[in-house]
Amino acid sequence: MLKTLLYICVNIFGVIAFVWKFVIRCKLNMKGTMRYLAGIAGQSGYGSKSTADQVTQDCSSLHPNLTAIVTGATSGIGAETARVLAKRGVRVVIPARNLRKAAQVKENIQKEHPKAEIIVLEIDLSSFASIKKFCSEFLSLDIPLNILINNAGKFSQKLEFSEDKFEMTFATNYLGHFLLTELLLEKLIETARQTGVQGRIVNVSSVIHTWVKKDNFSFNSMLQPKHYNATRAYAQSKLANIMHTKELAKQMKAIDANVTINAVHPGIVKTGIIRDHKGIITDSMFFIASKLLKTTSQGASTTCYVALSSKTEGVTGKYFVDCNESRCSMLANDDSEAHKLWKQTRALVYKRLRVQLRP
Ligand SMILES: NC(=O)c1ccc[n+]([C@@H]2O[C@H](COP(=O)([O-])OP(=O)(O)OC[C@H]3O[C@@H](n4cnc5c(N)ncnc54)[C@H](OP(=O)(O)O)[C@@H]3O)[C@@H](O)[C@H]2O)c1
Ligand SMILES: *[C@@H]1O[C@H](CO)[C@@H](O)[C@H](O)[C@H]1NC(C)=O
Ligand SMILES: *[C@@H]1O[C@H](CO)[C@@H](O)[C@H](O)[C@H]1NC(C)=O
Ligand SMILES: *[C@@H]1O[C@H](CO)[C@@H](O)[C@H](O)[C@H]1NC(C)=O
Ligand SMILES: *[C@@H]1O[C@H](CO)[C@@H](O)[C@H](O)[C@H]1NC(C)=O
Ligand SMILES: *[C@@H]1O[C@H](CO)[C@@H](O)[C@H](O)[C@H]1NC(C)=O
Ligand SMILES: CC(=O)N[C@H]1CO[C@H](CO)[C@@H](O)[C@@H]1O
Repeated sequence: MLKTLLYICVNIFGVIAFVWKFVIRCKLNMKGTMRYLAGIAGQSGYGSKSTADQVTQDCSSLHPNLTAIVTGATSGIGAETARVLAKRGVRVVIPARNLRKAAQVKENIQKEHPKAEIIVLEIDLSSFASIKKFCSEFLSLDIPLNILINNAGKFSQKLEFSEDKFEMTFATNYLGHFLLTELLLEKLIETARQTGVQGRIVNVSSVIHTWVKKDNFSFNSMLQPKHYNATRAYAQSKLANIMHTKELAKQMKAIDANVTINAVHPGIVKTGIIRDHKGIITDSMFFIASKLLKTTSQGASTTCYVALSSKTEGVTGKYFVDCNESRCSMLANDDSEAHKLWKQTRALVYKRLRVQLRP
């Protein structure tokens, strides 16, 4: 009995710590926090409680022949994003390292929507070679590409290195998606030009990017850290995502490409990634904290809103939370840091792969 009570107390303490970490430390103000808990809608008419189904309900203006690539669609937020896009008539390409899981997701979607067109291809986003192979396979299908959702994410507990010898979290969340986006960009621009339908890129980032300080944001130490801290590595990779988003949005504007690029924070959802934070978060704590967490469908809503809604047409280089434009950290807004990061990444990719990227 006493043991159980103690257990509950420890868990309640855990919940408070959890809330403190994610809500208070992420600099949401009191008003914002109340709004989050109550699910009050923002300017878009949607809020933290809106589901992906709800925010895409009005898709009457949707073009009938859209194709999207959704990375990390074998579980969590990505799987839900793929389901909802397919439901709205979008052809969905699922690049996956686990083809069995991807086939299962495809089967589940088609059970619900028999006409849904789902294409599964193999990719390991932590490997440059695998990304290159995926892109050439996809491009050889000769289908259009309207939407790219960079959703896959990794939280590596221990210091591990990718096939290319880069720290695993940074390699997967940032470097891999950088290369993927670069190799598909021409296709996105060309599809937009041919169809007159705006192309859209959505990068799934995280509010945790605000934890990174400028003196701790060094490219070489992100590639090969001397002192590894899993949370820091994850936060840095998510900051790099936003910077890349902003830099690319600027470049697209400069060349008059009809492609928008935005970053989103999905909210805190109990998926594989959160379960990987073992120790801090136990299952029973999740039960207690469930009021603060989003369901997977609520977690996919901001991504789907930015990818499909007519309200986000023409919006580019922005960061969204709860289907509302939001402020990212000062460092994430630093244009010169973003440009530096882009140049460093491009040089690295060229050195390793000898692929000629855009100038
Ligand atoms: N959950 C949250 O509270 C939260 C909060 C803020 C941001 N996010 C972001 O939301 C996104 C989706 O996360 P989630 O919560 O849905 O996590 P999840 O359930 O763990 O899903 C992660 C997905 O990424 C895939 N993936 C990981 N490494 C890969 C690799 N090397 N190659 C190919 N695919 C790989 C996984 O594939 P496998 O099935 O093969 O493992 C899985 O499909 C992530 O970018 C995450 O950072 C999540
Ligand atoms: C939505 O975002 C705008 C711009 O960042 C902000 O001014 C506004 O307060 C937000 N609204 C809600 C309801 O969150
Ligand atoms: C959509 O694709 C189908 C089949 O390829 C084609 O017949 C139809 O004309 C397309 N519709 C539009 C509006 O492009
Ligand atoms: C983020 O967005 C930019 C621009 O869309 C893209 O080039 C980059 O690869 C994305 N980064 C990640 C890691 O998602
Ligand atoms: C860009 O896309 C928008 C939305 O689909 C469309 O209305 C506009 O005509 C396109 N612009 C160009 C220059 O193709
Ligand atoms: C890891 O980094 C996070 C975020 O910067 C910090 O809060 C935490 O204390 C660090 N952990 C260790 C063990 O240094
Ligand atoms: C490269 C760098 O500045 N690393 C620092 C990041 O922050 C940790 C802890 O705050 C320091 O120990 C590192 O030296």
